[in-house]
Amino acid sequence: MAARAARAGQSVRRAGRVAKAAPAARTARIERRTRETDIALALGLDGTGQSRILTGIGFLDHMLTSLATHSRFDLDVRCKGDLHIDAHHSVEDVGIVLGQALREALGDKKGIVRFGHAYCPLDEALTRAVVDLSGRPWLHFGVEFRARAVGDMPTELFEDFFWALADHGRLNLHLDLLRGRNSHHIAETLFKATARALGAAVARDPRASGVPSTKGTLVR
Ligand SMILES: [Mn+2]
Repeated sequence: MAARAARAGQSVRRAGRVAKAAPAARTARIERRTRETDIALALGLDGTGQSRILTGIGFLDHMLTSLATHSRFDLDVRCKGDLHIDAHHSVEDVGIVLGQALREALGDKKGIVRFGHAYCPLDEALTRAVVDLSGRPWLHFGVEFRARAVGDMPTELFEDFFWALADHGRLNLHLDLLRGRNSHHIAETLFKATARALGAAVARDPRASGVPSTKGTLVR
């Protein structure tokens, strides 16, 4: 009974005292298989930034590890994709499944902050990320790379990844590179700034109880 109430985030009466139970951890686990990719992903929004990432694309692993670290999300990703063709299906599909998991873990979005933004530098590179967990997918990608690829990742696929994330996570994401030269640095600031902005947006607002929207819903 108490366990059920605790899971539901309700007050639990113990020894005559009313204690506020910790709200249920927000998690999602998704498996998605197509003829192009086979993906298993687990996401915990109330985590510590632990991750285990194996996408078959080393540079994407590096970026998703960074995303988990700086959002404090726990993230497990395993992707077996058709890399003999190229990296496109794997990158886009990992973005799709991460977005789906984010949407599922957020549920009805009651009591969250909803908005988040962050600036992240790495040496000469500086990126700004602005997030609204609005339920309305949008990506602004004000980023250009000088190099065609970083490691085993073509740089044009970063925009595809973030579009997939925004589309399936139903979030509004504005990414702007304010300055930068080195493509590895630029990519890393994109993921770190997005991580910090997302971490801020999914945070629970102790003053808010309902859905942070005058419309009354952020789910569609
Ligand atoms: Mn790096």
